[in-house]
Amino acid sequence: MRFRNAIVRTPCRNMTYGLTEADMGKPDYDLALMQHAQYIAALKQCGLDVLVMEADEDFPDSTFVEDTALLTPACAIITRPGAQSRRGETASMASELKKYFQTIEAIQPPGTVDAGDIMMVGDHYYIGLSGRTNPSGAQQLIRILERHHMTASTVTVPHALHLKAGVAYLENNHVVITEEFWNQPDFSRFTQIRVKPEESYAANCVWINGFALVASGFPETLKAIKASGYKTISLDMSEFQKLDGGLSCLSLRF
Ligand code: CIR
Repeated sequence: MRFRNAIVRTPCRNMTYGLTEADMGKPDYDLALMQHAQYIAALKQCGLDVLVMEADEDFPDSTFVEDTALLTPACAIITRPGAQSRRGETASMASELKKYFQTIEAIQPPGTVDAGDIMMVGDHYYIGLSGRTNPSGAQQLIRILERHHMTASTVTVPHALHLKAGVAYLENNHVVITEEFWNQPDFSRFTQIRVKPEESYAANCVWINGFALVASGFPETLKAIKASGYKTISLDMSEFQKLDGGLSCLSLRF
């Protein structure tokens, strides 16, 4: 598979009021902007055309665009984020997506879905049931995907904020995976690159066109991903980690 495009959104100054359970202090806005610019450069290095949406001060978490939509080869699906403060992020994303997608579907109340809970493996989608994605949202998503000739199944997320905070698909049947999911039967068919508990943040990495983007500062995970044959790009994510955000959260790739 090949990705051609990405959508990102510049962090807003109000990001310091973003949702977090990390207890790592407030993000430094200027440093976050620099890290975001490096992230965009990495997407371009992977061959993507990058659309950069303007910062939106009304939504502190709006730089985490991944949660607002699921993009598939057949359609875009606008989510209904689980956190009330993030619900309004989808409107501007939906208008951007109209430029790229003819078919746009949407999750309806009482369903909630954060697309950080959805891991794509070919034309199958694993949907994490988490604090953000509820059974109604997951069932709606399954029905939409099936209508477009794709398949999906649910996975319980016991602790992580989102499914993809704990497991990332790197193509070639490989997943990078935290202890929370090591023995989860759904993921036993994959070759597992197991992340040590002290490096669990690094499990949220991203495969793009043969490259693996990996958060810097987690040497064991980086070594293991390289040893599995991937070309890697390391990115400093410190200011986004303070808001529980990882590499995948910062873009929609399609
Ligand atoms: C939130 O709690 O919603 C944001 N502070 C972080 C969202 C991270 N998104 C993701 O993992 N897909």
